[in-house]
Amino acid sequence: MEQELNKVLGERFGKTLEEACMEEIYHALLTIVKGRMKDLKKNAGSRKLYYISAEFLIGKLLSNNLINLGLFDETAEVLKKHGIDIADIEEAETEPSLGNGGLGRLAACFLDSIATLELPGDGVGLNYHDGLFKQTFADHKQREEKNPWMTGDDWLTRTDVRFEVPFKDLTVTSTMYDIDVPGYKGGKNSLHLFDLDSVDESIIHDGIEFDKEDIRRGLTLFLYPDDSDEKGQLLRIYQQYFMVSNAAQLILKETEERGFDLYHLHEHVVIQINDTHPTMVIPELVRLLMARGFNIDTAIDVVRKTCAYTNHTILAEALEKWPASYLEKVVPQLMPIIRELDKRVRRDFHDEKVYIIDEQERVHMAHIDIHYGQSVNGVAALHTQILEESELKPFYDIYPEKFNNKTNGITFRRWLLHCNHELASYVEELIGSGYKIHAEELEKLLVYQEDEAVLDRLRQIKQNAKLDLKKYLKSTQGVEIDENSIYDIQVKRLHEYKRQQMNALYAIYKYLEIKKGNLPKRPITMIFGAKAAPAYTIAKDIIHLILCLQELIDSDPEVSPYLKVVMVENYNVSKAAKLIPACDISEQISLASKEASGTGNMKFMLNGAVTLGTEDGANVEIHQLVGDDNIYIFGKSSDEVIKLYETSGYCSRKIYESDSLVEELVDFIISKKMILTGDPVNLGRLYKELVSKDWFMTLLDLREYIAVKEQMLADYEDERSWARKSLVNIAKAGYFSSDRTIEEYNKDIWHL
Ligand code: 26Y
Repeated sequence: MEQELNKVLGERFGKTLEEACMEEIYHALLTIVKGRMKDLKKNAGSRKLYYISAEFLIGKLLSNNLINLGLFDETAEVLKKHGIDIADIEEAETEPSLGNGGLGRLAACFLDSIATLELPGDGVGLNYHDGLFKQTFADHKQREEKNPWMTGDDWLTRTDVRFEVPFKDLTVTSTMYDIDVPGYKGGKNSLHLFDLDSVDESIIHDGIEFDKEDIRRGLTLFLYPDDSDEKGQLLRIYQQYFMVSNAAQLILKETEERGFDLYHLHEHVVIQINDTHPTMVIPELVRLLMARGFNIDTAIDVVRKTCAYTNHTILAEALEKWPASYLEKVVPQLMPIIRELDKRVRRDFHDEKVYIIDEQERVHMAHIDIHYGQSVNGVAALHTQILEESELKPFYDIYPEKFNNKTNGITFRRWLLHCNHELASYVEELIGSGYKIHAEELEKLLVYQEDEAVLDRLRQIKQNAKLDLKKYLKSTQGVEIDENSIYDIQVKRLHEYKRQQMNALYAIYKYLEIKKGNLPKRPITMIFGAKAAPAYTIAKDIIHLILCLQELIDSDPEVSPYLKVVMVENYNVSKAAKLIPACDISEQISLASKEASGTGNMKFMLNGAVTLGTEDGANVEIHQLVGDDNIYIFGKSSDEVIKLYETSGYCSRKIYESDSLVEELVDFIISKKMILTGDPVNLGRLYKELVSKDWFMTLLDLREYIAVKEQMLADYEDERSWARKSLVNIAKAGYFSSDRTIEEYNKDIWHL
C-alpha cells in the first residue's frame, strides 16, 4: 500500500506521502480503492435482484470500502507511520446526501449485506446533485442550503448506458453512473444512479429555491424538493417516473443481454420496491412489455411475479396518493394501464377500500404494489402485525400469503467495525473474529457478565468514545461538553411522531428541578440531531424550541454545570458514526404504533447504549432479546394508542388541565424567559399545538417518560450494573445484523 500510495501521489500531484496534504492523500486512496474494486468479479446467478429506491444514504465510502476489501488496517498503519491519522483523511471526503433517513440508510446497509453474501443484486436510484439540503442554524432556526457532494473525482463512474425517458411535454436522455459496492471479504455489486446531462445547478438561488417547472435543468437537483404546492408534486412525479423508467429499461436490457426470454422475466429478475416511491415501475414494465408484443394479461402476470413491495410506514400522510390528473399531466402513457389495473381490481373485489383509484380520482400507489406484486413486507414484527390487523387488513384478508415480516437490520461493518474500532477489536480479543461474519456469535460475550475486568474495560472504551465526541463537537461547533456527564442522545429525522418535543419537555423539567435546588447526582448532556422537512412548520418549531433551550440553559450559571442541551448541526451519516459510540442513553420514544421499525435503536444497542423507549417498532424485539433488566420501557401500548385513534378518545387539553406538572412544563414554552430568547410566533404555535391537538399524544406519555428517565439516571450510578446492561445489549445485537435480514429476504422472497 505504501508503494502504491507514493506512486499515485507522484503521478497525480508530483508529491510523496511526506509532502502531500490530506485532500491529496484522500484522492490517491480513492484512485487506488476504485482500481481494486474494478478488478473484483461481479456477483452473478440466474436470478438477479434490483433494489429500486428513491434514497440510498450511503455515507462516506473510503473507510468502509477499505474495510470490506481487507485493506483498512494496513492503510491506517502506513499512514500512521507518516504521522497521519486516517480519521483526518476521512474528513476530506464529502458525504453524499442521497437520502433522508431510515429508509435510505436501510437501503445502503442492504447493499453492503447483499454484496457480502455474494448475492447478485444491484441498487437503482437517482443521482441527486444536491441531495437532501444541508442544515445550518441561525437565530435558533433551521436554514436550508444546497449540499453539493460530487467533486468530479469521487466514487461515481460514468457508464455508456443511456436511455430515453418520455414525458408528456418533453423527452429526456439519461446517463447511468455507477458506484461499486464491495462485499466484506468477497463479492461485488453496483449502485446504479441515473442522471440527466442537462441538469444545471446554477438555477438554484437563495438557499434551495429554484424554478420547479424547469424539469430539464432541475429534475435531479434535489431529493424531496418541496411538494407543498402543485408544481412541487408534479416535479416529484417527474423524478419518480425518471427513476423507474430507467430502471425498467435497464432491467429489460440486462435480462436480454443475459440471454433470457422476457416471457420468463420473473425467473431471472426480482424487483424490490422500497416504499411506494418506485411504484410506477409496475405500469411502466407492463407498458414496455406490451410494446414488445406481450398481450396485457401476460404482461401483468409476468410483472406481478417479478415485483415485491416493502412498506415502511403507517402514517397516512406518507402513503402516496397522486391525483390521476397529475399523472395525466406528466406520464399520460401510464394512465390507461393504471386504469386497467384498477378495473381488474374492481372486477374481482367489491370493497372500495382496496381500489386503486378512489372516488376523488386519486391513485393509491401502495394498492398497486399489493395487488400487482408477489410480496408485501413490513419492517419489524409489530409493524407487520399492525399492517395485517389494521392498516392493510382488507388486503391481508384477500392475500394472506403475500404478507410477511422482515425485521430491519444494520451492517456491522459500518456500525461497529468502522465507527468503533476500539470496541470492535476488544470484542475480537474476547470472542475471536467470527462475529464479523456470524453476528450471532456476539452472544459469546454473555459469559463475561460478571467479569469485572471486562466490565471495566467496556466502561473505559465508552469513556474514550465520549472524549472523542467531546473533541469533535468542540472543533466542529465550538460546543463544550463534559465527558463525565451522562450522554443522552436522540438523533433521527424530526417528526412529531418521534416526539423530540417530549424529550425537550424533559429538558424543561430538569431545568426547573435544578432551579428549585434538586440537583442531579451527575451532569446530563442531552444531544439532539435532526433535520426538519423545509415545509414542515411544527417540526421547525420543535427545532426552535430545542435551540432556545440550549441557549437558555447555557447562559444560566445555576443550571449549566448540571445540564446541557446540544443540537448537532446538519446531522448525517458521518455524524451518526461519531455520536453513537459515545452514547449512554438511546432515546427511542415514538408514539407506540407509529415507528415502523427504527434502525438507530439497533446501532446504539450494538455500541453499548441502553435504550429508553416505547414498545414500538423494533424496540419490541430489542426488549424481548435483552429482557426487562436491560432496557427502560414506558408509555401506552400500540393497542391502546390505536384504540384511542379509533374512538377519538384522546384529548391533550384534558391532561394539560388536570396535571399541574404537565401544565407547568408546557407553559414554560411560552414563558417570559423563552419569549425573550426565541420567536413568539414559533413558540406560541408549538404551545397551541400541544395543548389543543397533540396528534402524537406527547402529553399522554410525558409523566411516565419523566419517571422512567429519572430511574435510568439513578441506575446509571451503579457503574457495574450499568456496564453489565451495556454488555448484554452488545451481546444481543447480533440478531440485528442486516446479513440476517438479507438472508430472510432471500429465503422468502428473492430466491437468488
Ligand atoms: C414521499 C414522502 C412523503 C416520503 C419520503 C420519505 C415518505 C416516506 C419517506 C421515508 C420514510 C422512512 O424513512 N421510513 C423509515 O424507514 C425505516 C426503514 O425501514 C424504518 O426503520 C423507520 O421506522 C421508518 O420511519
